[in-house]
Amino acid sequence: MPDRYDLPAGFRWGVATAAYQIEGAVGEDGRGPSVWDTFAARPGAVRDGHTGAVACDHYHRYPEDISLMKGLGLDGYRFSIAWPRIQPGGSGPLNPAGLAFYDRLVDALLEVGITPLPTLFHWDLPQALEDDGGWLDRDTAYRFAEYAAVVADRLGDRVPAWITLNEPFVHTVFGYAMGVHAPGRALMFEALPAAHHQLLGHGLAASVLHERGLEVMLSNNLTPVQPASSDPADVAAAEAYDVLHNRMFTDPVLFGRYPDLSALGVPDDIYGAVHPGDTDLIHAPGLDGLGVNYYNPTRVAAPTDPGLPFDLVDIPDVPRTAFGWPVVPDGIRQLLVGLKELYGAALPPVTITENGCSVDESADPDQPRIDFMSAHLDALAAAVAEGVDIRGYYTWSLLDNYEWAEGYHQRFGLVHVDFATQTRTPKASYTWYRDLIAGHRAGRPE
Ligand code: IFM
Repeated sequence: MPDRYDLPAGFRWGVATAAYQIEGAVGEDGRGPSVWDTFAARPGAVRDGHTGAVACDHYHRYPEDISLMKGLGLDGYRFSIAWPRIQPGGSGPLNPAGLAFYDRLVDALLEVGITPLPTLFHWDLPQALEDDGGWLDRDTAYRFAEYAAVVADRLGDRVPAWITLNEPFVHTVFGYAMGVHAPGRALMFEALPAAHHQLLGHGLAASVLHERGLEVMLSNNLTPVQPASSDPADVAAAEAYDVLHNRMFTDPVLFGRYPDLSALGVPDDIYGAVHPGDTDLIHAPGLDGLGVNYYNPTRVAAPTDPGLPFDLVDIPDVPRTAFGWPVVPDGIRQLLVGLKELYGAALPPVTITENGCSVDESADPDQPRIDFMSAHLDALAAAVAEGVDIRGYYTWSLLDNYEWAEGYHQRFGLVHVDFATQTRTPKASYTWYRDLIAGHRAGRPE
């Protein structure tokens, strides 16, 4: 059986973070409000009323965080750029201090030999755009492309590859369909125009980036879907869920068309959001790499609630993370092999842009995270052995950080953060990852 040391030579090792989850400094240097500032302030929206106002104070402490990355021996660092720092009002005037922050960050990374891999949108939409309809409004896609141009013009001389969006599925479903994330809209399937407008924004931004000679990726949170039984009703429900979670966000980009949405009861034009020519705008720029964020598979049964085309059910008899998520390392292999089978030549090289788990603070010596990462990397090596072109692995996350509606309760970091003092303490998984990276580069550990 192949293992993690069999991952190809030149495989890129990294860590991933996102602006609102680590930066803090939400009111500093001209940053405008984002939908997450608004949502987190809403009573009851986030566990214990936590907000990202301070988070890991990375805005001030980024030199220390880059030293931690250097200690890991990373090839790359995936972070996100806060649109409200660049355009506090979501469009129009630029904020020089915001651009200057990312300039400093990029330069400091390059100084220690780490390639920056920025994501342009990781859920912190400027509140001013939300006030005009957010991603439900087609215009937001065009504003996104303008913002992409500004940032690429400033950083593109030093940053070769860019991720447009992070997990448009999660942003659409949690933020616009269920209301458990910002902006807190609960529109159920009528949220799906927000998905289309994000994908349109991706396509328009991808053109802008390509015109500047830059590489483009898109990071989707993908899940292998298993029917709860071989009963045709469970199988049909699993297919419907696969369309919603996976194919709706990948088919338009790789195939240039949406999958059949009829099992979801959604019209082909997604309630009038899809205009003639839109799928070309999404597909034609092409994708240089697909970012895959993998956490767990999803088990699906026939609906018990007639208003939904599926039921999500527990996966029995598997370990769980501190968050309660099922741990199924082979799911990453199944997912990647499935992508290769479905998309064939249309599938660009894959980078794992997130994978990791939350572990209780009391776990000593952070063994569940080491077990999680090592099993997933072995499964990744198995996918490579089955012919999937996988170029890198960015673990989620460098630091314990703000886990959205869970506030500071879920700890995903290789580095422990004491949120009262901002003291960073590397965990056992940090040392393990550092040694793995060095061992892989050397061929195999001694
Ligand atoms: O923290 C999130 C991240 O922002 C997006 N992907 C999943 C992570 C863990 O929930």
